[in-house]
Amino acid sequence: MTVALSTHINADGDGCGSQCALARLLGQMGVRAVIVNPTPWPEQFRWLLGDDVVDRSPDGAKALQQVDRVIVLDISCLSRLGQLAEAVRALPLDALVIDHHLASDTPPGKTMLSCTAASATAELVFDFARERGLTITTPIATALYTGLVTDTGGFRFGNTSPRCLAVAAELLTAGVDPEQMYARIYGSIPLGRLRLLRDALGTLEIDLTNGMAWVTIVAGALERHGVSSEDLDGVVEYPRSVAGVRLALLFRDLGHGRVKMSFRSVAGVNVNTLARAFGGGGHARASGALIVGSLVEVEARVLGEARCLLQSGALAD
Ligand SMILES: [Mn+2]
Repeated sequence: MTVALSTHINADGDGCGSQCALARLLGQMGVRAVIVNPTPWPEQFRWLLGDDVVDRSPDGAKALQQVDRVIVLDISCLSRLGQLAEAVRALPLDALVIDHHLASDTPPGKTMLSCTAASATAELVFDFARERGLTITTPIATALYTGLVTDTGGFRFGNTSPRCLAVAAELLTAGVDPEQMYARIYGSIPLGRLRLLRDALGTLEIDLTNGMAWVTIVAGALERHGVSSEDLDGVVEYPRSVAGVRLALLFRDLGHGRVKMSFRSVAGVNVNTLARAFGGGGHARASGALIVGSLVEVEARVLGEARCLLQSGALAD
């Protein structure tokens, strides 16, 4: 039996960590698992892979036709599978979904192992290991810890639950070295990433009346600095960190009439509602959307809608 594991476009630490951990756990059960993602494996998490984890993402949808089952991780909406969405939707056997995002109208599969109380999908993969009586080896613990630490912003965000820290404690017992993890995840960034951040902060705008702050990534910025979209991770935390800001936005001009949005908020403001108004979604404090239009148009529309929703109390939670 061969299973394909897939996660969202531009896989993050939780997607990659959950995949590597689950691939190794399935191996203990005699199930061969291969990774098939819609976008290339991020360089930042290259070290998570090993000889025992096969990445068949370059084969795209074709690789999905050669497996018995597909498991989709860290996704609640089919469209997050990008170029693999159609292949997954057309599978003869429904995909199994393991996820912690808020439900969407178009899930990637009907069989959902979904828990929005989980800090990360990695926490649910940990539960799977425990329920099956599987061994949390050091490589598995390292992969799961990567998911927990990145999805909680280093155990600082609101999803840092007692349960999340209890799982993290077990992972340390299983051999995770937190200092080495910090060095790998946050202490090994390419210089281009810092230059990109410098440019982004140069665009900072603030509307303190409404408690909003936003930054813009202009078209071609990633290419100019020789970095990829994973290097945008955390940029939107800077506008969110300003005193008095309740809603932070990141506009990324993709350069062909589309703008990718990231929304972040503080306690009391639900940005999932805002993202859904533009066809996106995510979590209450972190969500996103892909919007058609020029940067100027999208900025005007989104900022207008955000002000309107904030003032009417529609984003309260
Ligand atoms: Mn996640």
